Amino acid sequence: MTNRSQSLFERAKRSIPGGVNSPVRAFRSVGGDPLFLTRGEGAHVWDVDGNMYIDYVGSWGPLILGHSHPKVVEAIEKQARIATSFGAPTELEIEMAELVRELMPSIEMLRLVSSGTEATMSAVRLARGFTGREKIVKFEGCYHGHADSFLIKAGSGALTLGSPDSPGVTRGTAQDTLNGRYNDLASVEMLVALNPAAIAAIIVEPIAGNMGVVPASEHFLKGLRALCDRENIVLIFDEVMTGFRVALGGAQSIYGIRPDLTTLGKIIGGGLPVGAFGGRRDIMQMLSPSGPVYQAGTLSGNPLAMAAGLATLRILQQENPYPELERKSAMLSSGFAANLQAAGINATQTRVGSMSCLFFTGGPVMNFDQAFKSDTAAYGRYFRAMLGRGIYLAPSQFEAMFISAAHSDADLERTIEANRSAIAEIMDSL
Ligand code: KE4
Repeated sequence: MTNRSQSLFERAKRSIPGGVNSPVRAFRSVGGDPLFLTRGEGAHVWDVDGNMYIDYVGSWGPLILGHSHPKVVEAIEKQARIATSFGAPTELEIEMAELVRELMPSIEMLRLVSSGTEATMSAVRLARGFTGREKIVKFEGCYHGHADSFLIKAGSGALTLGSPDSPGVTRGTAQDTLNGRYNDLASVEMLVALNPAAIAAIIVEPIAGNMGVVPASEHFLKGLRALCDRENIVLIFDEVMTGFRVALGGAQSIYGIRPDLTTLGKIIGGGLPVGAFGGRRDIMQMLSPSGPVYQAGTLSGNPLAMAAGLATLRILQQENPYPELERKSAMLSSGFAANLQAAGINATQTRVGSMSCLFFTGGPVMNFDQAFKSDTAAYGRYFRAMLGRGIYLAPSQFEAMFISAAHSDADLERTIEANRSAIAEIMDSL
């Protein structure tokens, strides 16, 4: 029974476009109306009708410790009583910058902002200012937030100039964004050959989490690193999702690759609005006020968000939940694999640490074209069947499933059983 969610959704749509403040929340790609949530505790959330769910969205990644971790709540409460915001430097921002530098040594200097989009948008502007070049390369299926430069789909053949993916993005902007194919180094070499000395940056999710979860091959990332060294292109790792998620040092620590710039978000805010970008000192020094590249933000480094983010990162550093996250994530994936095999379902699972995806396609899934072959209608039926069994998954085939340190083995066993019976329920339509 979700009557109250339905009435709130009708009311929301009168004041908020689509009734939501971010499109994916609207359940458009899975069918049905969104649930309005009211409480989160550990691995569980409750909707306004009192239904409880095991949560695998986790605010899209930030809540690696689960909802309302006592130490994070305490840090926020304590800071709120002192001050919420000054718009002036605070020691908390230095502590955050120093801790991120300690955990991600490729980051020699850091600038804090208030969202992942601000981080990636600013990192691209900085790379353009540093190199004096105008074009950037991104990859089909990767998402870097909603700044104009990123809302560009590949032109035909993916090697021609981009075209706007959204009204409001100008052709002038689109022409400076080139799209490569993920995990296809040759596609990038071609773009570089077609645009000599014109590319400022290559921005990539080292483990893609926005076309579903698609890990980059080591060959691809090492190839990008070598190509950027050869062509004096700034290599930007967008670790907004993977930073402190897949490892304390992020994806760059797993691959052993040093990007020139890294963008961060989600986990470093512990559930409050934060983004950050950082990297080589010679590049970062170009940022205003130490350099000419302008970038600013009213709430950048906000004390409340710093308190929540520092509490989260310190718990990750001191308690090291990663081995347990790996054990739990492996348990869930193998439980799903057994169910899929028993049912003879044509599906592919991908996973890196505690971020994973169940694609309704035979696979392999190494790039967007292959991910896009997924049966999204089947995913919608699966999503709704799992929701009906108290399991709250990402309302889109092209997102990630997140396990937190708060998920218990009992939660996982319940999820595996729900997966088994949900697949049985939708079997005939697969
Ligand atoms: P935000 O501006 O939403 O904080 O971050 C943008 C962003 C940048 N880079 C990566 C790799 C990201 O995953 C994101 C945001 N991720 C989506 C979920 N896939 C946010 C959810 C939403 O848009 O509501």
